[in-house]
Amino acid sequence: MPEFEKVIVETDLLILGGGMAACGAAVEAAYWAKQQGLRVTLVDKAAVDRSGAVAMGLSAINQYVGLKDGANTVQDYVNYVRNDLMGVTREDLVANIARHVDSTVHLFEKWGLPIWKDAEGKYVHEGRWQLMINGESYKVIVAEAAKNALLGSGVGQIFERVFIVGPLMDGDRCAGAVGFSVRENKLYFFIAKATLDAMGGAVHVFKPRSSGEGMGRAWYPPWNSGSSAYFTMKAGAEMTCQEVRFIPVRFKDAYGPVGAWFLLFKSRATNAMGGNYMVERQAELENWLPYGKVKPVPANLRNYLGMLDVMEGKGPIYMRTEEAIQKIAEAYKDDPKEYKKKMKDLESEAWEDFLDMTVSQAILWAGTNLQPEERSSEIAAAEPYFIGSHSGASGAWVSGPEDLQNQQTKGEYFWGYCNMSTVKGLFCAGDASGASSHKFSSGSCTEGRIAAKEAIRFIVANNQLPHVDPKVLEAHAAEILAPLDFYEAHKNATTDPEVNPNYIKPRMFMFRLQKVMDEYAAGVTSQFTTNKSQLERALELLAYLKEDSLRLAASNTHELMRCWENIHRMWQAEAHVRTVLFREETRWPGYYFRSDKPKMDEEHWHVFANCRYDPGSGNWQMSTRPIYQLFA
Ligand code: SFD
Ligand code: AMP
Repeated sequence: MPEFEKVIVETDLLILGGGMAACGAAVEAAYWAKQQGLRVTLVDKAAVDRSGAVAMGLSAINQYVGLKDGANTVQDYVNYVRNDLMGVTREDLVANIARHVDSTVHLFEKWGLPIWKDAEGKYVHEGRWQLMINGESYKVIVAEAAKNALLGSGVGQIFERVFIVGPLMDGDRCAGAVGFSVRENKLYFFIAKATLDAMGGAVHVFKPRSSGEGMGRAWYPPWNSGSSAYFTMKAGAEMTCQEVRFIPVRFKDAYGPVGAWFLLFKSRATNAMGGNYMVERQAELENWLPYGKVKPVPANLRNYLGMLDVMEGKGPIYMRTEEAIQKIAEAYKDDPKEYKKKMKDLESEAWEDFLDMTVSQAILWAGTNLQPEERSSEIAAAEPYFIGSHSGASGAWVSGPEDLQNQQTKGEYFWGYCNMSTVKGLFCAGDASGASSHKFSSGSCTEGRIAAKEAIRFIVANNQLPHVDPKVLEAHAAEILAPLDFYEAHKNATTDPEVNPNYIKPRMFMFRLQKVMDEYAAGVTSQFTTNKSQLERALELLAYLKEDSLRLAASNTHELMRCWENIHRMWQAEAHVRTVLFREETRWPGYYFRSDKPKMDEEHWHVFANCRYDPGSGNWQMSTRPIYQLFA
């Protein structure tokens, strides 16, 4: 095996990831670090310009509260999120983001992001909280601001194409992170006074619907592989809402988002017989009160009503794009010239929605001769994702802001620094932090800003570099590179490098993980349904998989990254299965259904289900935490 250079980087604040939360963190940290004479280091596995969920761009900013125009209040947003998550949310965290998010959106506009405006110069809303954008270059624009802030001020440095494997610890304090370059033979040890985990969510833990020629295609980015959750779990941080996966309904096979169709174009979705499940299955909502009666109907319940149709054989479900477009254009039908122009504009908007955000969906439309103004498109529930920033909630259990606590919540929800996990010096934002859903791109960037400012405050109060024993660094180096060694030692046992009696390649390992999750932990194949016996079997199979993770083999550094990505996914899977097993009820039908506990149990389970991996003993602890309502 080639020699790996060991690079030690000492810094004050270490930002892990280069996505929306990390870029927000970089901008804010640069400002405060300069005042304090501190250094900031950002590390991304990819290139910040096009990394993470916003790589392809987006067509909307999904969180804008509009506080200045008096359109909504922070309380309105908290109510919306609480209802959408069937009552399970940290209101202090949601409110903290909601009260600051508008300023982030105004920064985006200042940095050059085109936000749609109407004739009066007002933002064009997709829905109550969502703004339409020309967002193909959204990520490039935000990345430029982050780079200017860090590099322009002289306080920062950026490492791209460095994959972070896990945490470095100094006793109970996070001391930084270890990783490796995916392009050069270099191992990195980042030693930092505070670390901000913003490495996104997890995709491909479950078997995707896309297979064969479409393999790899998913709604959320396949390169977000659970690194955030792995990092906090391995540091010993308490995790929350690990059962709250997100299953989005998406245009079938290319995963185009549905928000613009439902909200901007006001489209209906109907089954093969033309029936509208949102109308025909209203009565089912009575079984999920009080959340069954809120407006809008929670995302999981919308999913569930559609799934009931599919399970009864009434599929496919169609997004009625042609009907929606015709309905809008109808107002212009008395003037043929205006009508033609309107139809052209609507057609452009329909295509732009996907060209801005999910190019493959536009390609699929083109490839199948589909004109949205003429013909409906199939939609379907996607496989589950782990994402704290959309309508899921999984992530680390973090401290809230001090000023939003009351006597009841202070001890439970606040421990010194906002967005710090239960591990000293380890902060989280975006998909990495849990129980504060519906932050999306703008809220994640805002949370990154909040967390970075607090991390700098932590550094000022704890201004000494943690100590890490050189022997610990050596042990990390050996562990990280083990798959390369293992491959070298055994590669000659077979002629086909994919098949070997001694090792397993990361691709096969991923398939095995996905099969377990799909079949036993309520994936697509099992109609999102599971029970105690299936979950226990999943844990048994995951334990074998964990044993075999020591036999992962990599033929180069790129494959080494694939090995570690799948180890990260495996840990996310285990936390999920344990927590679905722990919560003895069905609270989010449409996300998952526990057939042995088919009802919601407000009396016993109106609580957060938390878990913690103890790095000392290797045991998992499950616990509940109270849900306090801060806003009426
Ligand atoms: O409509 C490592 N999202 C949408 N948000 C909106 O505001 N509007 C929309 O229109 C949205 N839509 C949408 C969205 C996402 C996607 C994929 C599509 C459509 C197709 C959601 C937001 O994008 C999302 O909420 C935020 O981006 C979350 O921010 P953050 O920072 O938590 O995650 P990230 O941006 O993916 O960044 C992660 C970073 O971590 C890096 N990384 N770096 C080093 N080492 C490792 N081991 C790492 N693992 C990951 C990544 O490279 C990246 O830089 S709609 O469909 O909802
Ligand atoms: P999506 O494209 O599904 O990610 O949705 C984008 C935004 O629109 C998110 O804020 C969703 O919560 C919201 N949304 C999507 N569909 C609906 C719907 N049918 N009713 C209300 N809100 C929706």
